[in-house]
Order: sequence, then C-alpha cells, then structure tokens
Amino acid sequence: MDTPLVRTDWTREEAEKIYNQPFMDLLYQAQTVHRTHFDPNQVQRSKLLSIKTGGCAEDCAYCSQSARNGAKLSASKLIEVQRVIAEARKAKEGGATRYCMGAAWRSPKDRDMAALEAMIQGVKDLGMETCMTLGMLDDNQVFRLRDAGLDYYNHNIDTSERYYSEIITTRTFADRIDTLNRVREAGMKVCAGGIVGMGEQQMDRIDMLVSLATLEEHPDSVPVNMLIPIADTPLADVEKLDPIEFVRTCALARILMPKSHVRLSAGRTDMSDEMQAMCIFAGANSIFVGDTLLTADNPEEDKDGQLFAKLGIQAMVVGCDASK
Ligand code: SAM
Ligand code: DTB
Ligand code: SF4
Repeated sequence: MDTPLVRTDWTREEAEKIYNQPFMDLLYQAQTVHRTHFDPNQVQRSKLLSIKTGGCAEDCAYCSQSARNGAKLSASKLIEVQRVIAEARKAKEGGATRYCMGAAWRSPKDRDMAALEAMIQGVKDLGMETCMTLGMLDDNQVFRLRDAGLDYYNHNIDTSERYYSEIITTRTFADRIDTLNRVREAGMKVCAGGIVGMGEQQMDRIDMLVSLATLEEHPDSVPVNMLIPIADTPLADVEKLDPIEFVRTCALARILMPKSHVRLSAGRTDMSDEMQAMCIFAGANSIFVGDTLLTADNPEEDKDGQLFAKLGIQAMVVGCDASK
C-alpha cells in the first residue's frame, strides 16, 4: 500500500529518525515534501496586534505579559474596535493577508465577546483573513467567534507534554488540547505550534511536533517560535538553542505536516539572513511582518523586503480579497 501523503499516525521513533538524519538529507527530504504541496518561492505574511496587553493571570515562564513574572509591562484594557480596524487596514497596505489579534488572557470574559465579534467583522470587511489568540475557550465562546466569521484560532501547545509543567503551572497540556479540539470541531481553522529554545531537550521538540501531527487533523498553521528571552522572566538567561537544531525543527514540522503552513514566528530579529533562508528551504512558508510582534521586536519591513528580494521570494496570497 502507498504511504498516504498526510498521516496522523506518526510515532516518536519515526520522527526521531527523520530529525536526526544527516542534515543535508533532512533538508532534501523537507524541501521535496514542500515542493509537492507548495510553491517553494512563496511565503505567506501575517500581522499581529496585541488587543489587550499585560496583566495576565497565567504563569507562562517565557512571557512578558504574565502578571506573575517580574517583567515590568503595564497592563492595558481591551483596545477600541475602530483602532483595531485602522491598524488592520495599514497592515493590509503593507502586504499582510492575515490579521492576528492577541490578548493576554487565560480566557476571554463574556463581557468582551461583543467587541471581539465587532473586530472580526471589521477586519473581514477589509478582505483580510482573521485570526485570534485569546487563551482557553468554552463552547459558547467558540461558537460566537465562529459565527462572527473568525477564520483561524491560534492556541499553541508550546512544548512537549513532559516539559509543559516546567514552563506553565496554571493550566495543563490537556487544557490546551481541549480548546484546540473545540475550535476544530466548530469548523474554524487551527493555528497551533510552540516555542523552542526554552531549555528543553531535543526529545521535547520532537514530541511537541508529534503531538501536533497526531491531532485528529493537522493544524492549518504551525508557528515555530524561537524563544525571545525577556528580562525578569524565569527564562531570561536560558542557554541559546543551536540554530541548526532550530532548522531541524522547522524541517520536521514540514515533513510531519506536509500541507500545513509552517510559520517562522518569533525570534527572527536574532536570526541571520542565512538562517532564515535555511528555515524557508526546510519548508517554513509563513512569517509575521511588521516591526512588533505582540510586545517584542520583529525585523522591520525594509529588512524583510530586502531579504525576500535577495531570495526571489514572492508574497503568498491566500484567502485575502485584494479588491476590498
Ligand atoms: N494568552 C494567549 C495564549 O497564551 O494562548 C494568547 C497570547 S500568547 C502571548 C501567544 C503565544 O505567543 C504563546 O502561546 C507563545 O507560544 C508565544 N510567545 C509568547 N511569548 C513568547 C516569547 N517570549 N518568545 C517566543 N514566543 C512567545
Ligand atoms: C505565535 O505562535 N507567535 C505569536 C502569535 N502566535 C500570537 C506571538 C509571539 C509573541 C512573541 C513575544 C511578544 O511579542 O511578546
Ligand atoms: Fe498570558 Fe498567553 Fe502570556 Fe501565557 S502566553 S502569560 S496565557 S499572555
């Protein structure tokens, strides 16, 4: 029997073998899989906006926005709907096709739902794809966001199940999977990935990707974030991950989830052009654009423009209505 192109029965042993093969063989395999499903010279662009910053009740060890971390970020309220729409318009003019709105919440409050719905509708009216990342959702919240027209929900599993409690104690890995299942069952597209470079073992990076690749359906988007070390958080001084390990992680994501958009997400400011080119060769085909992520820096548009021009990379236009 032929091996199916998209599998959800990957084992850790198979993934480990793929990850640890000679680097050139790994890149060749990843690029071959990539070319089966995507134009290798196209990269999708998303733009992030923090719609509610800081003061978060969760204790994620990497995050500038946790009220429990020592990081001195002041908490803000949910921002005005009109401001979100104005920022989204600018992002569209800058070439982004998806607008991702993030809130520093454990979960949204019901009193915020009407404003969130208005943001989704306003951004969709610009002809952009919409994404939100708001923490854990109950069924009613999932249905309300879906009915407002939300295209994607981002909810990262962040690391392996084994390492999870070293990074976050205020919720469990299983809580994350519950929300991901709710979002998928409601018919929204799933964006789920994680962070590497948090002091985890190689096995944790592999297990994290196997967990994503053995969900009932693969996430449509898989963000691979390199930890941005934030001063005064527990991970501020963690040892830097070898860049080759990061490229191997992108390649494994591409091979295990061949049709998903693998996003080279946080941490690009500290990556050389060569490293980013290698990640793209390994199958990463999406980035965040704009000089800020949620609270941290991202390369400026000029810098990304120059890199893409040098590499001959074009913007991927998916699901975005340029006529609006
Ligand atoms: N509060 C919501 C949640 O946790 O799902 C949404 C916002 S949260 C900031 C979104 C994601 O950003 C996290 O799941 C994590 O993967 C990523 N992230 C946060 N801080 C980061 C950092 N310092 N470096 C890399 N990625 C980070
Ligand atoms: C994702 O995986 N990475 C984005 C987005 N999804 C929400 C967030 C990165 C945040 C980086 C740290 C900051 O800006 O505070
Ligand atoms: Fe809160 Fe999300 Fe940051 Fe965790 S990652 S502290 S849930 S904003």
